[in-house]
Amino acid sequence: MYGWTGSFLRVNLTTKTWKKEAFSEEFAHKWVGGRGFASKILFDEVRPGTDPLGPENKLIVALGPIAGIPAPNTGKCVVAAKSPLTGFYGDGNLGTRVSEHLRKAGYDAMIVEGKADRPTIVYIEDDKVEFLPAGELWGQGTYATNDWISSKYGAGAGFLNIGQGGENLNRYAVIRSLEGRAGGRPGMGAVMGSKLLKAIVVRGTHPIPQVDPAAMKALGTGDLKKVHKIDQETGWSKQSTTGVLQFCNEVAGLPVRNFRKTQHPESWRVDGERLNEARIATYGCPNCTMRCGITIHDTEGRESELDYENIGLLGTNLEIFDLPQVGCLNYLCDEYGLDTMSAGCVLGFYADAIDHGAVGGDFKFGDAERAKQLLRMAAHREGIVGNLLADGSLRMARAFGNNSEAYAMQVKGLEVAAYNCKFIPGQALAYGVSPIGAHHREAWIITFEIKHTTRESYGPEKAAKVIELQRIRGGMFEFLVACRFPWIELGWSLDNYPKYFNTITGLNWTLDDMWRTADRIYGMIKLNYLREFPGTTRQADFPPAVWFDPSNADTQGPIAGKVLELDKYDGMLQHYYDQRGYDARGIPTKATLSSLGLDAEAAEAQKYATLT
Ligand code: PTT
Ligand code: SF4
Repeated sequence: MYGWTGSFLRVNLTTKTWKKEAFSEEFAHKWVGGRGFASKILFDEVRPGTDPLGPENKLIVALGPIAGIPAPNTGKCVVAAKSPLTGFYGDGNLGTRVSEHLRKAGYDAMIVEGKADRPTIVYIEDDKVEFLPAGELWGQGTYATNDWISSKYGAGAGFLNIGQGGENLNRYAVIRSLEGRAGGRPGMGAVMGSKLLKAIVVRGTHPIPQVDPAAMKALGTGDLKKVHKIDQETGWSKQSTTGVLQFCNEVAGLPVRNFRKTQHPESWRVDGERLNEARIATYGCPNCTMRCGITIHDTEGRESELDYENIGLLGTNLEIFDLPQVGCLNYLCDEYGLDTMSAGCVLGFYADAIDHGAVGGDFKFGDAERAKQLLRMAAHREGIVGNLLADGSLRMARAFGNNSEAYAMQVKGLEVAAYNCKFIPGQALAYGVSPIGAHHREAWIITFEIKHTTRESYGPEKAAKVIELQRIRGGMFEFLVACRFPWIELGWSLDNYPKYFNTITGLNWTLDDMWRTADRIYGMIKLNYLREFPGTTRQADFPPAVWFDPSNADTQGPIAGKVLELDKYDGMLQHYYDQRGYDARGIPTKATLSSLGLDAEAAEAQKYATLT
C-alpha cells in the first residue's frame, strides 16, 4: 500500500502503554484519512453516552495521504474527539509539523486513550514512545510551553499542546501548535486536559511511503512555487483572511453587538488594510508559500496573530474597534488555549444577556479591560462567572433562562463564525447543517449568494451549493488533510488534489471519488450524532432564533427591515435533506447509508435510534 504508512499509534495514558496497529488497504480506501479516520474510529470505539471529559473518551490526531508531503499547504492535521461542548463528534484542523513527523514516525493517526495519573507529555520518536512528567509546565500558558518544547526537542519537532483553558476543562479550549496555529474548536483542548495530557511531541525520520517519490517531489515543489507566484500577483496575503471584513460590513454581514447589528461605521479601524499597516511579522504552517498569519503588537507589546474570525468575534462583535486591544484579547485566547470564536460569542452573549436583563453583571459592549478579566476567569474557571463562561453559550443560556437561548449565537452547542446571517439565508443553512455545529469550515456561500444569485432566495440552488462546498471543504480537504486556502483564495484548481493523491498512492481517483468519500464521512458523523441524540428533530438544524425575529431587523442599510423567514428556511432545509437523501429529521435514510457503504454502521446505530 502506497500513500499510507498503514499503521495507527494507540497510546494508553492510564497504563502507560502503546502499540502500533496495522490497518487494511480496504480501510484506507474507504476512510482515506483525517476526518474519515477520526469519525470511523470514534464511532467504533467511543460508546454513546460516554462522558467527553472522562477517560473513556478518545483523542484522535489524524493525517491523510497528502499530509506532510511537500506540496501546496499540506502542513495540516485533524484533531478529533467526542466534544465536551456539543456532546457528539467534534474536530478541528490546525497547522503543525506533527503532520510530517507523525507520518515519518510511521503512523497515519494516533489514538490517545485513558487518563494519566499526573500531568504528562507524550514523546514519540519513530518506534519509541515515552510518557514524561509535565511537571511545572502544568499551569503554564501555551507560549511558555511552546518555548520549553522548542528548547528541549528543537524548533523543528512536531508538537501539540494546551494552555490553562484545556487544563481547567473549559469546553471550548483548543489545541495549539506553532505560532498563531490553533485548532479543535469544539473543546479538543479540554479533552487533552481531562486526560492530564499537556503536550504531544513527535519526531519521525523515515520516508513517507509513496509510489513515486521523485515524481511527487517534482510536482509538489513546482506547485508550491506556482502558488507563491499567484499569491504575489494577487497580493492576497497582504491582508489574508481579514480582506473580507470590509466586504462583510458593506453587505451587512458583520457581527456587531452579539450579532444584533450587521454593520458599524468604525469597522474600518480593524480591517485588513489597518492590520497590514500594523504588521510586525508573518507566520504560516509548514509547506506553505502563501503564509497568512499576520501579527501585530498588542496593548502590552506582545506579538498576536489576527485572522478575520478573531477580529470579527473578539473585535466588532464586542464593539471593540482598537486593533491592539483586539490583539490583546486574541493573545490571551492563544495563551490560555481558548477558541477565539467561541470566546467572542460567549462574551457577546454575556453582554447582551446583561443588557436584556436576563442576568445581572458588570460587562458591557466595548469594555476591553473587563473582557480581558473575563477571559482569564473563563480559562481558569474562576468563581461562578468564570464557570458559567467556561461552559459555552448554550449552557449559559439554559442557566440564565428568560428566553436568552434565542440570542445565544450557536447551533448544536458550537458558537457561530463571524458571518452575521440575519439576512443571508444560504449561509444560515450552512451553519444549520454543518455536521459539527455552526462552523464556516464546511461551507461558505456568501459571495455566491450575494454576487451570483438572489440574496432573497431560499431555493434549491442554495442547498445544492451548500452540498457542493461541504464535499470540498468539509470533505476532501479534511480527509486528504491539506489547507483549503490555495483553492479558495487563489483559485488553485481542485483537479490538482486527485493528481497529488494519485501520484502518491498509485490509484486513479477522480473528483467524483472524492465527493463520494466526503458523503460517506458526512453520513458517518451524522450516525455519531444520532446515537448521542436519538430523539433529534429538524429543529436542531435551525440557526439562532434571533435571526428570525422581525424586531431584530436592521433599521437602515442594505437589509433594512429584513430578517430570515421561518417557513422559507424550513423549505430550504427540506431541499437540502432531499438532495442529500436525508429524512425529515435530517438523518440519512437507510437507502442513502447503504449506497454509501455504511450498512454495518447503520445496523449499529439502529440499536440506539430509528433509521427510516
Ligand atoms: C478554526 C478556527 C479559525 S478558522 C480561526 S481564524 W480562520 C480561529 N483561529 C484561532 C486562533 O488563531 N487562536 C485561537 N486561540 N483560537 C482560534 N480559533 C479559531 O479557529 C487556520 C486557517 C484558517 S484561519 C482558516 S479559516 C482555514 N481553516 C481550515 C480548515 O478548517 N480546514 C482546512 N483543511 N484548511 C483550513 N485552512 C485555513 O486555516 P478549527 P490554523 Mg484552526 C490565532 O482549527 O477548530 O478548525 O477552527 O488552524 O492552523 O490556525 O489555521 O479566518
Ligand atoms: Fe497555514 Fe495560512 Fe498557509 Fe493555510 S494559507 S497553510 S492556514 S499559513
